Parts: sequence; structure tokens; C-alpha cells
Amino acid sequence: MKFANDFLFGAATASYQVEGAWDQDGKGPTNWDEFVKIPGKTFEGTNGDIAIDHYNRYKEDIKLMAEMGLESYRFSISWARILPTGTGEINQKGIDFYNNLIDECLKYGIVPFVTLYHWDLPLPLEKAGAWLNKETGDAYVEYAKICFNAFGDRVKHFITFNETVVFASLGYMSGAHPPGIQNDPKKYFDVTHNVFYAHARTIIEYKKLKQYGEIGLSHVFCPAYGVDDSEENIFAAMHANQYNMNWFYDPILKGEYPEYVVKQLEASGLLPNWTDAELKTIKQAAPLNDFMGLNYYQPMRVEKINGEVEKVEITRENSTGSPGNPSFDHVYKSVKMADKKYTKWDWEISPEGFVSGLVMLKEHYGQIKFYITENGLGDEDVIINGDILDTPRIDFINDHLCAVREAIKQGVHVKGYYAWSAIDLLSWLNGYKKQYGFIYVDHANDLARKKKASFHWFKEVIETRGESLKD
Ligand code: BGP
Repeated sequence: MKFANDFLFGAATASYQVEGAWDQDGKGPTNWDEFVKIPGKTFEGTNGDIAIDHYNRYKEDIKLMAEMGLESYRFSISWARILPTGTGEINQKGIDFYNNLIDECLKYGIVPFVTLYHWDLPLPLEKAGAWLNKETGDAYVEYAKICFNAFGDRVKHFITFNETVVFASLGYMSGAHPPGIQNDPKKYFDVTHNVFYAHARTIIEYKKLKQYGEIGLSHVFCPAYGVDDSEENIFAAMHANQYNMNWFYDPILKGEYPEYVVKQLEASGLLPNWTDAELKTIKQAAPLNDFMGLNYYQPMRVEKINGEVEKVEITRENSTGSPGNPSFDHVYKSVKMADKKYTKWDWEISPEGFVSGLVMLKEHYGQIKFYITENGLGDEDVIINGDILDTPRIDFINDHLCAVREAIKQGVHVKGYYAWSAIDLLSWLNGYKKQYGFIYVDHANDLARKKKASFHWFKEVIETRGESLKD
């Protein structure tokens, strides 16, 4: 089966992970510019000051993407380039950069798919309380409107937020991301609601402009499965999905929070500080979502916790997706299973979990339009005689694209697939060691770009609309 002609084959990046130029042309500092400078926070103290210098080399990068046959490029806008302090005066040079980037994509017929917020928050807003402060939401809506007005004539796909669960949980539960707070579920839930309210207002504003594009947001897609079919582990999976999926997807797609979670949060005093008016806006906005973006890397295998909970110390290594941690409410823990395959960073490799998860989503939410906005393999690529032989990445993407095809066959409405990542980039906490790209960046040789084996492979997949994939 070929993928339909209007299915987009793309690849993604995010501003902080590629742009560098952290203070060039009037850009203001962000939470990440500050956070990475705290000793111990990132692998070998790596930071995005220069990253892969996409800001200055975007023409070369887009040319390579075009050569690969990429149909769409998902990138994010750094808020602090447009509004250096988060609010107030516009930095024209920031607008110019993204105009140039967009025009460069369009020159090659590459569809720009733009994320408005991929975690880099202007520093003054971070200092004022970040997403705990409702004024950050007000500032975000204004920033989004500036972007719509500046770029919306050519950009027809906008993602408001990337992975709320990650910046909320790593920011306020594990402390691995800014602002580095640990074990504060009240703040965590407040942040999620403030973000969803900002999302709702933003899509309402977008629709008022009648730009006739699509708008949605991207969530982590990490379906939970019990480690076995016992009643308690089926329960553990249901509970995990309620908290990690329904809590995030329901307010966007149904316009209301899941009752199961709401009741429990109410009982434990963790309910967000929401108002009736905010809830009404969320309800009003739900039908205006055009799609949902899904970032799938792995599923979660869960086991019910009985009795004493082992304390797992949060480290940089185990804070971003590897199994082992108990849930905040000590109901379940995620488990590494002997019969599953894992990456070097202990992320499970499961195309099967992807298919069943997508089907589960369809059953729960109906015919929603999905884009897979991230999927890929973090690895240390093998280089032999200068050739980058990233065969495990080829296998990974092959199998996950087959999974998408299978899900489509089973009636799931998926309209595009964006590999993470278009080019090697800064992994938030893992430096440049954990690679994801089709294009290699040589940090020992002036950031020279080189095509990997996967580059040529993906080109063929796109050209044949998936017919070259191996089932
Ligand atoms: C997602 C983020 C991306 C990217 C990816 C891989 O959660 O949206 O920005 O970083 O994960 O993560 P990591 O670099 O930690 O392996």
C-alpha cells in the first residue's frame, strides 16, 4: 500500500536544539539559556549557545532537506527572537529570520509546519513564574497573534505547544528541565491547565483571522500497557492512561477534563486553580482544533504498586523516558521488561505498541486527524571510513512507518509523519551524543554537514510513497 499523495513525509527540529545564535540579532535570553549553565544539568555541560548554527546555516540545511525529498519541515519559533523579553516591542530581525526560513522552505516546495512553543520561554517570563503565572498565557496569546500576522499568509500548519506533559513534569516533578522543581504535583497540574487555556484562546484567535490553515497541538503519545493481563495491571494501565493521556487529550479534543482524574485531584487538593470562564473557553475551543500531533517514541509498561514503594532517585539519565520510576501517586511504576527491545537510553522499541495505541485513540476519540509530529531513534551512530551507517535508525523508522500504514489500514486518520530529527541536534540533556538525524553534523570539523545512510534511504521511501518499506 502506498501512502496517499496528500500524506506529508517530513522531519522535525526545535529552535533551541538547532539554532544557536543565542544572543544574535536582538534575541533575548530564555529559560534554557540560563538553565543549561547550571553545573550538572546537562551531559558534559553542553548547551545550545551555538547548537548546530542553523540560524546562520539554514539555507544549506534546507537545501539538503530538499535534496532528501522532504515534503515538510517542522520547526519551532523562538519566542525570544520575536519578543526579546516575552512581551512589548517586536524584534524585526527575529521576524526576518523566520520569514527567510519559511521562504527558503517554500522555494523548494517544502511545507513549513510551525511549532510556536517548543519549551524556550523568554527569561523575564520564566522569572515571573513561567506557566504558573496566568499572565504568561496572556503574553503567549499576543505572541501567537504576532506570528499568525507575520507568517500566516504562507504557513498553513501551526502547532501551539509541544509536549505539555514533558515541560510540566520535568519542570515541576523530576526537576530535570527548567525551573528544576521536584515533586510538586500541585504546580504540575496548574501548569497543564494554564497551557491548555492558552491553547484554547490561541486557536480561537487564529480562527478569527480566517487564514484558512490548520491549527492543533502536539502531545506525547505514550500508551500504557500492563506488564501482564492480571486485573491489577490492567487497572494500572487504565490509571496511567487516564493521567498521561486523557488528562492531556480530553481538554483539547473534548473540551473537558476526564472525570476519573478530576475526582481524584479534588480529593487530594490538587485540582488546578481554574475558573468557570476558563473551562468554558476550553469547551468552546475544542471543535476548532484541526488536528492533533502525536510524538511517539515508546509505550509504557506498567505494574501496580503494592505495599512499600521503592524510592528511585531522580537522575538526569532516568528523568527523560527510561522506565523505573513510580507514578507520583504511587499507584503504578513503569517497568523494563526482559522480552522487549530497548535503545541505548533504555527507551523501548515497539512499533506494535504504536499500532495498538493509535487504534485505541481512534476508538476513544473518533475520527480525529493526526499527524505523527515526532518519531525516531536516539543512537550513537556508527562511522566507518567516514560513512555514517545508521542502520538501526533505518530499521526503526521503517518499522514505525509500517506501523503507521497498518493503523491507517485499520481506519486511523493519519495525515503525515515527521521523523525526529531532520538533522543531528542538541538533545536537551544528552548533548550531541544522542543522535537522531538523517544529516550528520561534525562538531570536530566546523559543524560540517554530511548525509547519513538513512538520508538516502528516506529519500527512496518518499519517492516511492512507502512502497520501498520492508514489512
Ligand atoms: C521530545 C522532544 C524533542 C526531542 C525528543 C528526543 O520529547 O519534543 O525536542 O528532544 O523528545 O528527546 P531526547 O533528546 O531527550 O532523546
